[in-house]
Amino acid sequence: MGKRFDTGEQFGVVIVGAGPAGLVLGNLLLDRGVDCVILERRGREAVEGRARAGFLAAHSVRVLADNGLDAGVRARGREHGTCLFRSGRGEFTLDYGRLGQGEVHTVYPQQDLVRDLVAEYLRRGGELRFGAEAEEISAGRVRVRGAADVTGRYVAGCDGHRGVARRALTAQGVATARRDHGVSWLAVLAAAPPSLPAVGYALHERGFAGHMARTRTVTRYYLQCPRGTDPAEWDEDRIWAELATRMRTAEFGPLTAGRVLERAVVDLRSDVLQHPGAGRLWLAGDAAGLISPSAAKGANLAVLQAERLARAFEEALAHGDEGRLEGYAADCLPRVWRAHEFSHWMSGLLHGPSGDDAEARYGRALQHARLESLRTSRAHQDHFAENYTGI
Ligand code: RFL
Repeated sequence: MGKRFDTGEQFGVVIVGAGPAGLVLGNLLLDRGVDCVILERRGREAVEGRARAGFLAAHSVRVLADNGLDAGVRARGREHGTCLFRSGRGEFTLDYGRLGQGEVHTVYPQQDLVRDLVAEYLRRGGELRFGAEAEEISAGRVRVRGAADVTGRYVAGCDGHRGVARRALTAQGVATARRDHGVSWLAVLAAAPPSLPAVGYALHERGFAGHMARTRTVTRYYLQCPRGTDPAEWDEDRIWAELATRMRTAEFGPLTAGRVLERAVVDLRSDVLQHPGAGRLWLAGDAAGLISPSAAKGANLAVLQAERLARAFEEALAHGDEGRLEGYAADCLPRVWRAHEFSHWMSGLLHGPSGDDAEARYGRALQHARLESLRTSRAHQDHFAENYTGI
């Protein structure tokens, strides 16, 4: 296939990383006739087997649908419009799909989405090199470990939070804004059907516990744990016993237990690059910023940014007009910050301080006041729904 835009380089865009950001970007670029290549450090099986996110916002589903990438989501995704909160003062359900803008989530495991996006990208004739690790990026040139350099008019850094793209940009002096939320979660993936009809958030003196459906047979659970926890300290019995305590099963009914497939500790941290690109290098997804998983926004921001970046690259390559690329930060950052603000608020809602000193008592009382406001105020519920589902 001839190139639609001849840039004098090997590719119009070299994409580093085959996660949701890189794969959405690659598919959209192919659709717009931009020649690109995706370089992915790991093998196909590892990329397609990595379980992480599961909640797609309505905006993400629209981007997928508008670009012919939603066959799997439509066939196997399930709409989810309620969440419930439990605490020592009882339980309530928020029917957020009927609040705010009336939008819902679609539950679809990230690894299934990645598998769909890889298949579609290859079907569209895209080039994807697995086992190709970028070691350094400079001036449109990507040095690949053990292979020849790859060059592009532009490089899209979609290589996640610890990737080389981010390093290249910060080395150019781009600043970051950062917050450590000071808490960690044991993230558990269990071969167990969901126990609740909704997302469940449990506030407990022993720490937060969460329940999130993934498929009919797999559920994700979260347990707040001390920083530095070794996941090996948590065997299956301990996990299910602690979940039962914090989710107050004695009061609200049992959880359906099952084999633990994966357990990992995630430190809740957020940061945002103040400018997600410059010159020939532009970033999307976790590479451009990390958002704590408390409000399930990470993969959704990745999709949003990939879509914006695809349009900007097309315009730059088709017309030599970099206006949209220059405007990419201004276009994305306000929404990114809205998501961070909500995630931060969620984190404050879910995590109360432990201990029995005056500060801890104050913190826990605030936590309950927040929950009470959400339980009783329709205005607050609408605001919650808009931010919870929106991006
Ligand atoms: P990814 O998915 O990390 O993909 C980056 C890819 O780049 C590759 N790579 C390289 N390739 C070549 N050369 C190099 N030097 C490379 N370095 C890295 C990696 O191998 C990888 O394949 O980033 P991307 O595309 O930006 O996507 C971001 C999302 O994965 C992430 O934000 C979400 O998973 C966050 N997240 C959630 N987001 C949601 O929207 N909804 C959720 O329900 C949700 N749940 C979660 C989550 C993240 C979690 N963890 C593990 C932090 C639940 C958890 C437990």
